[in-house]
Amino acid sequence: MTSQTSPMPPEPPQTLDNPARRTLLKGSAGALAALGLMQFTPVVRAEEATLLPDYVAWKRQQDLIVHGRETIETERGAIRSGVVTPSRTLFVRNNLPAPDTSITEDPDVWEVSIEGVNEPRTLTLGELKRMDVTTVASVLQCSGNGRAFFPHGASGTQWSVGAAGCVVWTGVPLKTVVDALGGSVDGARYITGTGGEELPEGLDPKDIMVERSVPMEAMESAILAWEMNDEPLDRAHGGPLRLVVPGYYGVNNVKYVKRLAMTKEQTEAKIQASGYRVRDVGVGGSPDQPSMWEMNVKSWVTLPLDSTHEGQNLIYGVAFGGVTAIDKVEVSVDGGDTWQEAEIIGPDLGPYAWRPFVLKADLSPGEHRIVSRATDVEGNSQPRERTDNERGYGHNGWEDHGVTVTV
Ligand SMILES: Nc1nc2c(c(=O)[nH]1)N[C@H]1C(S)=C(S)[C@@H](COP(=O)(O)O)O[C@H]1N2
Ligand SMILES: [Mo]
Repeated sequence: MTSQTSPMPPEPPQTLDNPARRTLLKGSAGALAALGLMQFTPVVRAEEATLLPDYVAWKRQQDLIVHGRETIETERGAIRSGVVTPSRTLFVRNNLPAPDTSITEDPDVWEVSIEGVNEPRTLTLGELKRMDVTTVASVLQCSGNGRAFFPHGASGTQWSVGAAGCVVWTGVPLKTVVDALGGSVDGARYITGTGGEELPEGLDPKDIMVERSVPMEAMESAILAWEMNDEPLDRAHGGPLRLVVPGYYGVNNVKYVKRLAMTKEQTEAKIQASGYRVRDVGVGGSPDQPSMWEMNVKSWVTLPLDSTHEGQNLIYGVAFGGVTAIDKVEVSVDGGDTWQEAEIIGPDLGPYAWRPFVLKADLSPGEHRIVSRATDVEGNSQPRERTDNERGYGHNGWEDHGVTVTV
């Protein structure tokens, strides 16, 4: 721990990296200068000027980076010490255009076909809501989060750290549904979920449909969710009904789920067979390569971002371990030469949720490379380096995920 050498600001300086507030900062320059909060360089990127598309117009523009209509990233600084990511701040990623508003107009009539069970049948969301209810907090993270840090220029959205959030889901345990229908058929090894988007004509459905298989062991934690953060699930995030597989990468959390099958084999849909497969740079995807299922241990700093004041700072971040709870987080303000253990803060929402952390650190004038390194309860730690792979998946190297802060 370090001692306090300068007065604390009344608030964490999270407004500094918030583009929409920069105008406001100018207006109160005098007051902020007095707090030592004025040494920042405004960086205006092209994306920041892009407006949110209509289907997510309800989200908070200043918290989001619009890469494209179907790829919207959360600003690193929007998370701060957040335990649960507000829906209006959460990233969005669609492989196909999001369905129109009619999909959530009468949610309870939505139908999902349950197959690969001994008594297969179609259930409405209204029926699911009467079977049982549970909640689970889990990190929703795109497989390509951190892709922007790969030097080989991996194709796909250039996500930094913001294709992730921690969400509270409400729904029925999948196991309850499967048990009510006589249990899964003998030999079933996978849970296969199919997205309910309408597919464009003239293309092979296998090439475009969102259908994913996850190992049967996910049955213990998977839920069919109709609420996100205590509100009916919006269509942007898979409403009226979504398969949630806690601790698994985003793609496995199938939105608008219309079919759930307990299957002997993985789906042959392209998104499973060759997509979301980890392989060396330059190699094509194939079913024998590892699939993006369970998430690896990861963390990143959320504050400060690019500049801060001299003296005591609160360094914030978030850490999670996929299906495994977080044990500790270390932070370095000298690029990884020396480390200090951060304090994990906030309520523990279970193993799949992320844990905000904070470290009090004395920062002297100059440049500081601030990095964080999480370790889960099984002893897995973030590596220093990324593991290069063709599509830039699963990056959890601590070195690339740090921030360079000027005091
Ligand atoms: N039906 C369907 N489910 C889907 C997708 C999709 O395009 N269609 N995208 C997947 C991917 S790649 C990710 S990262 C997450 C994103 O979830 P979000 O948009 O709610 O943030 O949804 C997953 N589930
Ligand atoms: Mo994703």
